[in-house]
Amino acid sequence: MDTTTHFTTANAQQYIDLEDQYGAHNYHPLPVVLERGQGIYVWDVDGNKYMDFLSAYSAVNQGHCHPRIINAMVNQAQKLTLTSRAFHNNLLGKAEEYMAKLFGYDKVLMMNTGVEAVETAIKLTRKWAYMIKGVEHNKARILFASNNFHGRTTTVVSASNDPTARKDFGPFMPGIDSIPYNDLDALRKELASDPNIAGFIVEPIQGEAGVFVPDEGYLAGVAAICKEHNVLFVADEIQTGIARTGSLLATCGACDCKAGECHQSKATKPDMIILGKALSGGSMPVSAVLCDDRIMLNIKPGEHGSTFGGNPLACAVTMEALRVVIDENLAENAKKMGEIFRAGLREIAERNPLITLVRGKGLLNAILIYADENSDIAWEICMEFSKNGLLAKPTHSNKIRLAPPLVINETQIREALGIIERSLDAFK
Ligand code: IF1
Repeated sequence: MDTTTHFTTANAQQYIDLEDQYGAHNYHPLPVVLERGQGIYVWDVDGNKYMDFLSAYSAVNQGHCHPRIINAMVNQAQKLTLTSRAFHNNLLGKAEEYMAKLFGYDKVLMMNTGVEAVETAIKLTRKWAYMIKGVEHNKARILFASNNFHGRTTTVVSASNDPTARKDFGPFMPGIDSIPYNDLDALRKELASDPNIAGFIVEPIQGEAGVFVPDEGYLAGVAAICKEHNVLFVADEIQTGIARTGSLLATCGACDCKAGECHQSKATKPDMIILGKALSGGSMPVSAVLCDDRIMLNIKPGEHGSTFGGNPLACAVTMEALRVVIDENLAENAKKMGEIFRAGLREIAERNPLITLVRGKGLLNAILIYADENSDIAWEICMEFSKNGLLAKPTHSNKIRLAPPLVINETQIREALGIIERSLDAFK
C-alpha cells in the first residue's frame, strides 16, 4: 500500500514541510518548489515563472530540459542503461574518443558525481607519484588552494578550510595541504621545499569562494611552476568548464575555442582536468577525469572504478550535451552575454551602493553586497529576486552568485538586470 502524502491542491508549503519531516536537514534552500524547467526558465508548483540564475550551480549550461539532450536520453534509455564495467558497451569508447579529442587529452576516465572525479584525480596523482615520479611509498602530498570547494567526501573535505564543511567530520586524510590561492610565490616556495609533492589541485576560478577570479597569468604560472618541479597541475573544471566562463574550459584562456584545436598549445594546459555538472547538461550525474597516457595508464584493472561510471546512458547523454555546446556556440555566447551582464551590473552598482563589487568571467559572476559576513542581507535580496521572478543563491552571506544557463540571450539579460535593480532598490 502506498501511504505517501497525497496533495489535492498544489501548495508550496506542503512540499517544504514534507521534505522537512522526512528528509535530512543538510540544506537551507530558498522557499521555492520547482516542478518544470525549459531553457533559462523554471516554474514552481503555483505556476510562477522564474529566470534561473543559478543553473544548478552551473550544471544546466545548455538550459533546462534541452530537447536534444532529453531525446538522446530517452532514446538510449529505451535501449540499454547500464552494463557495469564487467562488460563493454557500444557507447563508452565513442564517448571517450569524443571527449579526448574535444579537450585534447589521450584518455578519459568516466565517473558520476563531481567529487568522485576529484577522488579519481587524487588517486591518479598519487599513483603517478609512486610509479613515475619515484616518491617514497605513502609519502606523496597533494596541495590544494585555500578557500577551495571540491566536494564533500571525507578525503575532499580534508582539503577544505571551511569550518562548516569540516566540523565534526574528522579525522582527516593525511598527505593533503593547502597554500593561498592566486599566489604563485607560495606555490613556488612550497614545491621547492618538498620533492614529495605529487600534484596541485585547483579551481581555475573559485566558485564557492564567491566567484574569485585569479590574476591574469596565474594559471599559466601554475602550469609552468608545476612543470618545473615535476608536479601535476590538476584543474577542477567541474564548475568552470563546458563553456561557463566563455571558453570551452577556463584553462583554455582567452582563446576563441575552436573546440579541441586550441587547447593543446595553450600555456595554461593542465596535466589533468576534472569535469562534471554540465557534462550531461545537468540531466544526470556524469563526471570525468582527462589526462595523458603517462598518467592514466598507471592505474591498472581493478584499482579504480564504479558501478555506474561510463554507463551507456551517460555516454549517449554526454556526447549530445557536448555537441549542443559546440553547435549552439555556447562558449562564445557566454563570453558576449557575460560582458553585457557585468557592464549592466556595474551600472547598477553606480546607482546603488549596496553592490560593492561585480566580478566574474563569462556567465560565472557574483556581486558583493555591502554587509558584513554575518548579515543575512544577501539572503533577503535573493528572496526579493525570487518574488520578482529571478532565482539566485547567496554564498558566504554577502555574495550572490549569478550564473544563468548559457543559452540566455541579450533581451533576457536586460530583463534580468531590470529585476536585479528593482529588487536591490527595495533595500536602498
Ligand atoms: C552542493 C558550492 C558550487 C564544485 C567544484 C567539485 C564539486 C563542485 C569546483 C563537487 C560542486 C556544488 C555542489 C553543491 C553546491 C555547489 C557549489 F557552492 F558548494 F561551492 F557549485 F559552487 N568541484 N559544487 O563546484 O561536485 O560532487 O557535487 O557533483 O550542494 O554540494 P559534486
